Amino acid sequence: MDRAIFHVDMDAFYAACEISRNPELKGKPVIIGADPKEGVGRGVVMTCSYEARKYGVRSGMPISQAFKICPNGTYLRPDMKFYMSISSRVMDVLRSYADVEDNSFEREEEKVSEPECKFEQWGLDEAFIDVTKGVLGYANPIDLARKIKEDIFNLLNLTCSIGIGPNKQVAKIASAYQKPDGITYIPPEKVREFLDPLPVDKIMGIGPKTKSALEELGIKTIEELADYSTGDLNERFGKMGVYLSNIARGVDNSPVRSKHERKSIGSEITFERDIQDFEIIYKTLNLLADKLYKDLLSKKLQYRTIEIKIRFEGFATYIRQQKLPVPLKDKRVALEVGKKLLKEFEFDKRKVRLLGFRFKDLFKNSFVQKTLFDF
Ligand code: TTP
Ligand code: MG
Repeated sequence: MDRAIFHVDMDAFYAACEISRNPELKGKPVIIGADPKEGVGRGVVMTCSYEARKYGVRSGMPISQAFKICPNGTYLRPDMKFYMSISSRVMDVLRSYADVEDNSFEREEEKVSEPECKFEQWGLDEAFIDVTKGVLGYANPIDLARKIKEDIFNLLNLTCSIGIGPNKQVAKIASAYQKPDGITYIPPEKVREFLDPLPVDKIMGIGPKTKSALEELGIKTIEELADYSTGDLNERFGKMGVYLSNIARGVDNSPVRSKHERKSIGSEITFERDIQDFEIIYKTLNLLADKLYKDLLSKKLQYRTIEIKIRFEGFATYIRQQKLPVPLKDKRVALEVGKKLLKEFEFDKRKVRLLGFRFKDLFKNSFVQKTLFDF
């Protein structure tokens, strides 16, 4: 069965966030980035509203150049905290539409993870969702895309563009196809027609290096890539060559999967004065463990990997970690492992400046129990 993958990308994201909290800026050229200082400022444009793009302003352009071509624009410094808070609200909406994974056991290395929804965030303003089941409730995938756009607009006054395709690569290319405020739907039978004329670097993963290497073989368009012998691509690029060849032919089976949302819980302390006495270091580890453990309990999580970080005077920093056979929520074990990992540094002549402790590979309690008993 063909999948229905959506790639959602917010329009002029940072600029749109600013406009959403200051409607007077609506319809005006708004540029986010370094201070232009009347044209002598250093630094670059991070993004700009589509009105500013009409003047030729672009992401990555020196801010001084932007000021030259668009002197009447509104120039703002980025407010990352604000953009992150808006981003997480956008992602909540998108996540709510994603299909839920049927079988979370299929991934060997993550046997005890929770069933997850098929949502994958990419950066602050874009995400993939697998809505293969979700679209079944709609006459057309475009109707679902409209619904999602409406939800985001009603909640946050922001527009986005959505690409719909049978795989991530196609969806990603499609979302950029009609920007801003667009929906581009590429049904499976139209994939080749859509991809063929595009330059190869539209494919995620083909950067300038691969692009010029392909050019040497006479490959410029995706069609030329699709027609090239897979065997030869394999010889030249290895596995990557086969992967790219498949993508050019419209085949990309990579799943939409959330990277672990909370990858770890950690804490660190920089000592007011550098410490030589390892008794103090161990006591500090104890304090850090208490803190992490509280956090772990309140979030109903278990850890599988323990990591310590130690920094000496002069800034030399070392990280050591150990993965346990099963996830645990036991503070004593964490502390023992932490101490064991620190032993290596006990007789170091340098004084210690910073100590960090971290629980990694986190899993939900309920799921760990169920799974451990099941196996
Ligand atoms: P993009 O999605 O590439 O750009 P955009 O959302 O501003 O515009 P659109 O998608 O409509 O073309 O990037 C998302 C945000 O990432 C963007 O708002 C600002 C930031 N960004 C930078 O800081 N530097 C950059 O070079 C780029 C491209 C983006
Ligand atoms: Mg964007």
